[in-house]
Amino acid sequence: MKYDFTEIEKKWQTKWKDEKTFACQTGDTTKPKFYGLVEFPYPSGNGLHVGHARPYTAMDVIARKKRMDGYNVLFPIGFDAFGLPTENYAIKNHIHPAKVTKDNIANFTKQLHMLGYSFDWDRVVDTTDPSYYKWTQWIFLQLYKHGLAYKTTMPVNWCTSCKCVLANEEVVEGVCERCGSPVIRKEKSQWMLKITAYAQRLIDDLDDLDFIERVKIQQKNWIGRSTGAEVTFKATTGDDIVVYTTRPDTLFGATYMVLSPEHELVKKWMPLLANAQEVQDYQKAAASKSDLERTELNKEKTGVKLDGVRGVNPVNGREIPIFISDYVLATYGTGAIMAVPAHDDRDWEFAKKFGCEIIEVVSGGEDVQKAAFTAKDETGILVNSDFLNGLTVKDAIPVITKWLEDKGIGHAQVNYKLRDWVFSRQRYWGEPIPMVWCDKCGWQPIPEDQLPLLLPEVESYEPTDDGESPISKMTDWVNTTCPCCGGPAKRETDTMPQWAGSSWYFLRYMDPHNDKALASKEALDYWSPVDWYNGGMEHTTLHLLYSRFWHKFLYDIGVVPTKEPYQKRTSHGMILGEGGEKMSKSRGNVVNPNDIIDMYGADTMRTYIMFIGDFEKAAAWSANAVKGCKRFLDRVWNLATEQEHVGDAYSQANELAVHKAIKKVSEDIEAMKFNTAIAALMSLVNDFYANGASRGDMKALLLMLSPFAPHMCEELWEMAGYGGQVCLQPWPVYDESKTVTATVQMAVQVSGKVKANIVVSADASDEDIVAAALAEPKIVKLAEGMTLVKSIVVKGKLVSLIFKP
Ligand code: ANZ
Ligand code: ZN
Repeated sequence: MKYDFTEIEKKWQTKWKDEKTFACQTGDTTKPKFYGLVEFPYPSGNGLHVGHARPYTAMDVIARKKRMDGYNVLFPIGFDAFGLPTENYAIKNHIHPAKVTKDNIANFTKQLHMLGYSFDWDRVVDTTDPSYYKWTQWIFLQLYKHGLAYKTTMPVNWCTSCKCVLANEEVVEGVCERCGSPVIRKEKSQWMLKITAYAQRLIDDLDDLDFIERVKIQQKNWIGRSTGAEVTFKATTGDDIVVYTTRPDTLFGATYMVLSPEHELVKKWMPLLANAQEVQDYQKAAASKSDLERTELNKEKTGVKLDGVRGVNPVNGREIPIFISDYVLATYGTGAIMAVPAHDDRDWEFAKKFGCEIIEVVSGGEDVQKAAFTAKDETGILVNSDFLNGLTVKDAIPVITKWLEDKGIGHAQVNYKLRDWVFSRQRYWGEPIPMVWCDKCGWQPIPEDQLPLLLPEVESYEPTDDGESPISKMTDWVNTTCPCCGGPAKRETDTMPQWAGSSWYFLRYMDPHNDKALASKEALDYWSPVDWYNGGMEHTTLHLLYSRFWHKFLYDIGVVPTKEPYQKRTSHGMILGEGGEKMSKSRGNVVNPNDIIDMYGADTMRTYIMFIGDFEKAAAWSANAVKGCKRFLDRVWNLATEQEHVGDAYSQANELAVHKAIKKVSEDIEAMKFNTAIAALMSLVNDFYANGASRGDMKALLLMLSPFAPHMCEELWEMAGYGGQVCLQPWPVYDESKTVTATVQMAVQVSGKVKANIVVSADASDEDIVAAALAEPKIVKLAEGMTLVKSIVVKGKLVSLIFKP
């Protein structure tokens, strides 16, 4: 009988859809709950690609197995549909972004169905739907009311092509993470979210989570906790200059100071400076550079010495010069540093260029006139430092900090690299920020009962060069009344960034049709937290961090029941093109899942994408290996349909192999070792061909294969008349005692005489036994310089070898 995958897949997909097989119930207390989450797609015009299929298939396999394990499984999907690519596409093709979004979602939905994913289709969310973004706006208003949203003017990252501000997280190596265009600095008034208020908790709470280590490390590094001290220096003008340093132990080696060009004191001192013009020119040049450019280690240091003001080192009263330089950032620490060229690389380079003094205060390294010595631990010993002399760096830090505290000129200080989140975008296709500006009352939130604040229909949604949102041209919409005094007021015309809708979507899945709350308390209590979230590493310091922040805030105001949104986080590797290069249109190596489904079926596509390689590593596509997976499914089909299967028990010949396979496949799915799980099933199928298979054997095979190749397994299950649907059956159990392999001792004969003994597994093949014999140390010695000419294996007893010189 022919394996007609097209017909079979259509049949089961229709049945699952019509019967809502995978719809789950909130509040079912007869079963434990399992909430498995994948990152919802951005519905681009290109459709679903194999990069989606890998993580989605993986979580579908897990969700299907969890159902069979007896869990009440929530496995939802939705669409993250606001954002620049849709808007850019809409502009280029003169189609409204809402229309583009609708069409793309329809296309994605079709493709997701074609892959047989067991999503609960009643819970689909779309971030651009007003009934959804009503709650995104509601959360923003709560943040505002709790002082965590504020508007401020500051230099921000500006993408020259998107004509829009970017958050720090969206700037990768100086370019826009989305379009790759250069990012410049621009002074703009922006809505900001105070994620920094959560910096410490975002680090600390990682400890209780089952996140893969590299995710934890990347988040911690991004938040960038730094411990040190703030120290107050006096200026000769009498002003206080507060610096932040991680190395207060090196205070005696501070031979000059550096202020960021934007520092307040520079402005204040300008009338006193003999070189004010030079200082102003330098400030101008620095303003356009990004932080990354400014702090690059190996870039040539620049700066200007302030002519007319000097600083005083508080430990020894010495007057030292003050510079401005762009390598000191206005936005970190206090925007001012004490420079210790002997022990800091950047200060050293600067000092060499500007002829500043280099005084060694930590000994134990090379000559500090040749390079800075930067060791921070026990290896450095303080010198030239009065009361610190002889202490290690580690011991000197608390001593000097205490000294500063006693004198009232310093204290211990913690800083974070994390910056507040720039939250407004000067673009059309996003959630309107629900705020109005009144000249009398300032910024006012719109009343909550007026949500959602609908995105107005506009004629032109092209970004403007003046950096204003296209909505600002809609005067009817912009002009409104102040909710506070009733006078004339103007709406905020910037929209939210794409990351807004995705910061809480997993909560909406729990209760997607609720119009009274973002989700009911009952649903939140029942489903929280997400048990397992798989997604891309590229979201680690963006979506994953942002959503943890929002969730913590919602926890603080009593909306959600858990401190953290996700208990477990795993991540998949990329799928590369044939030849191991990144898949891209320009390389012409993009694989379209639709083509694979047409040619071989969704079950082959699913099996292949799980078999392709270690899940967490990148893997190259191979058309040949796809065919190999199709052959495997053909073999299963033929085995099931062309051979006779008698007996409901496992057959004696296969029993041990079946138990072992159940153990292996069960454990491998939990550990996301999908490739080795499939390999175990392939090997089981080989056994079945060799030994014949009972009805019981086949049943176990179909149960285990069904998460990977669900359509074919349903069809064969039905044909065999096992009853019900395979996806609703309990997962098979194994008997541990039948999974341990027995071992046997065998004698090794060389030319008829026993020379050694080996222990091998009872089911080892002849090749394995001979290999084990040849590896035995005594035999290795005997065989030196000889060639094996004959080997005979007597199973369970002996292996006989004959060598010739
Ligand atoms: C004196 C010193 C001596 C420093 C030494 C380092 C080594 P992290 O670890 O990243 O927090 N710094 C402080 N504020 C800065 C700013 N706004 N822009 C650029 N650099 C700044 O780094 C803290 C160290 O970076 C501080 O400690 C300061 O230099 C510098 F042997 O102070 B240090
Ligand atoms: Zn007002």
